[in-house]
Amino acid sequence: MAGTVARATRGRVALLTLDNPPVNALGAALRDDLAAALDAAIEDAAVGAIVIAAAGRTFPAGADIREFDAEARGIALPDLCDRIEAAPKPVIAALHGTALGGGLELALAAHVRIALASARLGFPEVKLGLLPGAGGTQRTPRLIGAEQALRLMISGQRIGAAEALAMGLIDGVVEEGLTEAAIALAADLAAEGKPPVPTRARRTGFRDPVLYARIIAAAREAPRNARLPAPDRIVDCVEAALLLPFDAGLTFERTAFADLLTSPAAKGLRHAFLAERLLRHTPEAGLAPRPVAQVGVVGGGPVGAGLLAALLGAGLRATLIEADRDALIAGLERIATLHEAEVAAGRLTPEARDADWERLAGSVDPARLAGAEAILDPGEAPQASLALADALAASLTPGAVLALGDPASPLWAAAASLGRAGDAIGLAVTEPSHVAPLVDLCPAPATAAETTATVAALLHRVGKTVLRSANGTFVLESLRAAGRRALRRAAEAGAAPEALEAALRDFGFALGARPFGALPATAVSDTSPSGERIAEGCLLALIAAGARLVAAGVALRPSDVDVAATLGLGFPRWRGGPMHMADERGLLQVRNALLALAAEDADLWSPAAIFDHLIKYGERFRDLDGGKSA
Ligand code: HSC
Repeated sequence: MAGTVARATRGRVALLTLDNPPVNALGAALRDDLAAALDAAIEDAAVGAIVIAAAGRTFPAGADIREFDAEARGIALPDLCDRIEAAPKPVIAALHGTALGGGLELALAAHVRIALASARLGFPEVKLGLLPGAGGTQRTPRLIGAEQALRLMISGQRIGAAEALAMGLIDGVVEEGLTEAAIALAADLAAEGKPPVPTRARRTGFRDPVLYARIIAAAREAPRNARLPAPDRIVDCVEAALLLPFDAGLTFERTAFADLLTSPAAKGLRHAFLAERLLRHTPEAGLAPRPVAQVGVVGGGPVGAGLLAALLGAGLRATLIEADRDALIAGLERIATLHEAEVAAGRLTPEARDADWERLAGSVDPARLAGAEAILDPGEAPQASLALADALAASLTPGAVLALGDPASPLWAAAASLGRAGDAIGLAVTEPSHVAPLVDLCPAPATAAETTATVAALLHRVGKTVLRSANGTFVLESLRAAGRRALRRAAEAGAAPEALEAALRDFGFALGARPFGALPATAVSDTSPSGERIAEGCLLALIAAGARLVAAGVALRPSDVDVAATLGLGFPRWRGGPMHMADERGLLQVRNALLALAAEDADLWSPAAIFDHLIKYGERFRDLDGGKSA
């Protein structure tokens, strides 16, 4: 074992196994170790062919994203790929898990690729504001042509091994025994003794240059968000693959990658990616959650019904509790409507819908919740909450947890009087709750850590991103309130609702979900603030609120505020989030801008003392993220 790469010999085959958990990201150490292992295998006269495989859950899922903001170290990934391709002995890549980005590029530089049937392949770089920068834009079209290459790189979507095989991206698929299959193939190639064909010499994808050029022209015309430069650069690079000699194409790609890497959009998207990963680092992260198979939901309003649809979709059994028969029927109808829409959109099969429905029960008797390991009450049905509070002793069985959307719910007191305050936790769900990604969890002072871990695990299971607020305040709701108030100030200064909406849209907000609620009415005025001023006021309000939440320990870290904004308020992901934007602008400048506005509304815009502290020590908000954010 040379650090992160284990070497073994099987007959005339050298097996190089990458081992850099959790996702075998291609960091400097792994790249250097692989280069050294490759050189040794090439020099070893007893080796006739080389297999590159990966230990753990996946073939490399890409370059190490955290390195993009650090000084370059070790052999560069494009150079490592070139070295693999130039090997005089056949190199076989054995793919499993998620072979993504730089991981897939590494595989494309090998001479043969086989994959486990369950493997997923893709180029997610575009979601980070980047393009495949280790030869991917040049090698991929040589194998599969412009159309498929552009589809993969511009959509960023993953494909399965069978599809990759059908389009010629890989050469074989096995149901099981991947490493053995790769070794057997390598042994055959070693016995044949033929020199390998490098991907750079392949021309399959260039068979019809006229069609290729037409596809490029059409891709250039396709409508896109002008603020995201990566797709256009991807089109340029795929065009260059046909027009330029291979090495010149690589240089072209490298320049485009370097340009994008430092673009504000890529920095914002990178920050957003890492911020979402950091969210799981909570005080209760290591605790084992209690098992939950049966869930109760109080109230079948839009939020409750959506939650039920999501819970059923994750295979859980669920019971809807309502105050009366009519409300119960209305709630069940809501779930049915959501299901039908999913079936119509092809996201749910009729069979899966029927299976979901089998696991659903409904009742007006809260005692029917006995046996549920978790009860969720978003707070939409006060009468039903009241009835449950009266019957809580029978309904909240030992070990069950209670997640409450309404801070004033009678269930808090009922739980406490049963000596069960440790089992209750605050919950704020974003709408539409069956698909909206974010849920905000806020433990009360008495909430047991195990309760937080249990509800978080349940929500993860239904595919939610869980934001962990603290100290009795919800991060998301506080931000929403700040944004709403900033819009009200703009309306008072004469901005019409259309102007408010246009300002938010121009800034990049996704407005479908009305991030700040209904727009305020406009005061009579001869003047109106400009769109830029409206957006700036709103951004600064979010920054000021975020800083206060961080200072008060409500947000565990500044990057949590950014996730709340991007996933919960439709704040443009490519801007990273308000705290990231504050860092990028410089905190002194932001503080001064806040001070200037604070005269108008001190509660909204005055900068918390944390600004002065960070400025004094030359730090930024990201320095409080725990060293892992970009
Ligand atoms: C890329 O590859 C660029 C290349 O084209 C060119 C480079 C050329 C450079 C040239 C220079 C001259 N890096 O998501 P999870 C961590 S761009 C670092 O919770 P899951 C993650 O932070 C990259 N870390 O797991 C977390 O760490 P923690 C293209 C990465 O099972 C842990 O792994 N690739 C990382 O839900 C678990 O992550 C991508 O964009 C990375 N690349 O999903 C793929 N990927 O535990 C990004 C993950 O300490 N990754 N981590 O918090 C994913 O989509 C998902 O993580 C997976 C796993 C689907 C891989």
